[in-house]
Amino acid sequence: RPIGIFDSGVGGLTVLKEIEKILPHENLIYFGDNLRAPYGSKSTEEILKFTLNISDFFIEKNVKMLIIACNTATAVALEVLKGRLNIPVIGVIAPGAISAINLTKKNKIGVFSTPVTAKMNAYKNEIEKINKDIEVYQIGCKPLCKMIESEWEDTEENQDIIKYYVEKLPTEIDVVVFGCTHYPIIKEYFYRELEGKQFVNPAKETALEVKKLLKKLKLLNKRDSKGKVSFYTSGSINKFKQLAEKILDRSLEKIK
Ligand code: DGN
Repeated sequence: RPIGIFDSGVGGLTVLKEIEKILPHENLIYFGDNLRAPYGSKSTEEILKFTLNISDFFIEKNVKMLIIACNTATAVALEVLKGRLNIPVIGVIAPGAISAINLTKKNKIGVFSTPVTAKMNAYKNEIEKINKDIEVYQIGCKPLCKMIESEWEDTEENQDIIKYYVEKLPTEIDVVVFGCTHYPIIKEYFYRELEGKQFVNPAKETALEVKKLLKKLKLLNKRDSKGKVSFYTSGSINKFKQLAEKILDRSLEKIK
């Protein structure tokens, strides 16, 4: 049985990429809800409705595990989906939060995310559950997801947008979390403004978590042939293909 992975668009491909690296024998189904992206400034009711919709699609595909490769949808819908589905459901926030906690020496963490994730205090709550002494600065970055979906370009204006959000962070933070799965796609632009900081890409920790759980539940695919990866989008197939090939750095055959 395959593993289901979804995002509002192409951001979750950063998670798929990490999963492919450490679980090459698994069959994966990716769904990008590009038609309805970005989720980051929609109401929580709408986001919940979209995610329930997407989970129905994956249940029909008989997935053995569902990965919410979107921080916004994780913040809004993880608990609901966990209660509703009888397969394991994994979000990206807890794995990213734990990694950030382990890395910070100054107990000051910065998180860039969509406005919804920031407003819901998703990372702050998760981090405080484990360590109340850590200060978490959450910066909601409204335009970024849409700009990445419509192909980010290396221009001075775009770098200034990153600068604008980076300047909202206190300089004392030592760890920065990409709290939106789209942001690792443009990580270099953040690196330029935040030299010397440690970065957390929750996709990596999420992939490790997936592997650990599959092992524990004895759900690992034992075959030694390469797993099959299928892609679905609710939006334009051509646009998805173009962006996805760039992000995954390979050509993709059929996208449905
Ligand atoms: N990639 C999503 C996230 O991690 O929050 C959100 C993108 C969006 O829809 N704005």
